[in-house]
Amino acid sequence: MPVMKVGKAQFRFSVGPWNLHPGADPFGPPVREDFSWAQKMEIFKQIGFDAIQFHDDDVCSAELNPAETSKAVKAMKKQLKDLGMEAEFVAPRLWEHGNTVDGGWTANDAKCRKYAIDRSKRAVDIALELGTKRIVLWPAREGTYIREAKDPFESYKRYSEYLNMLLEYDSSILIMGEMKPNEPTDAAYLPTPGHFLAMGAQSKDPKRVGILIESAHSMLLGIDPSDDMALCLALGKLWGVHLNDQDGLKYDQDKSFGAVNIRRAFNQVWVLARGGFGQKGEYVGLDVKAMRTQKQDGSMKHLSNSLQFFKDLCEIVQKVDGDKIAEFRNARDYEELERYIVRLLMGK
Ligand code: 3MF
Ligand code: MG
Repeated sequence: MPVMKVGKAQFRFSVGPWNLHPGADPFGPPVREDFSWAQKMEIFKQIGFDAIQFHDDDVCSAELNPAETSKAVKAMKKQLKDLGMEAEFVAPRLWEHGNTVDGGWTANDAKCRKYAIDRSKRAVDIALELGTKRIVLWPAREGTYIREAKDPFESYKRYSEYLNMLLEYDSSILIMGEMKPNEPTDAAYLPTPGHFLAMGAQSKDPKRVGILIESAHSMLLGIDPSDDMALCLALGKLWGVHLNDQDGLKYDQDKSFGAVNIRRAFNQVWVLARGGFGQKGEYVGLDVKAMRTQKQDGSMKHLSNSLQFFKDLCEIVQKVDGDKIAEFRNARDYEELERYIVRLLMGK
């Protein structure tokens, strides 16, 4: 899809293969057939995505040896090229393997920490071979279920050693922390983008440590995602987003972007537009899940809906009258400002 220019922003769109799924949840098995890899790519292309987000083992099994891995990565690169798409990032998946039960780099067992490091280096190799320098860290199990389970001082030390190890392993990669306060653990060690940036600032190369904001992860913290995005944009640290929506403080719902709270979604689009997001090739990524009740033939509509809502909101953003907003702010008439915004969202 051609780049969408809105304000100073340049929007291109990405999606992860896990966003199409057969509907299993913690309480029940799959409820629809899974799509094959080829079908997924075709669906993404048809909907209009420009890039794919990968976990290392979305590219190929983590059990392959280096030669087999390299061959598989080359095949994936060719597939992407044939589809006219790019790889946005690679994220080491450190939460499904038997060696990552207790976490990756904060696991108590030294053998498991070594596994996490080797697996992360492999993810970097895959990313570089696919043609992207972006590595996403979603620290799924880098936390605890009970505080006493891990030593926090040791865990923070391991966190910072792990970041330095990655930064040193390749001098071109960019590390994007995708922070989430809880789930699957009860409490994550660095629950917010601010925590991660503070640790990144003390790393060997702070310029290469940035952030991916996921809307629902901010909401789980009680933070408005547009404020989180604006802070990172202001600091030059917003290198990716996972847009979605969330209905209150529950499990991470990954609902379609804008489906719960249009005004909250509008503010995210408005901030991204004003902040010039995408000028350095950053992607507007989705991280959304279809409802469990959806039949297979329509189980991609959450993706097309999210993109549609995003584009509809871009149109509204372009109608925002900056002079009016300045007038209301100057008069400190936020009631009138609210009326203006809500009616704008109602198409009035
Ligand atoms: C969990 C997430 C993750 C990450 C993904 C890429 C499985 O809440 O958001 O999705 O987005 O691992 O970093
Ligand atoms: Mg995500």
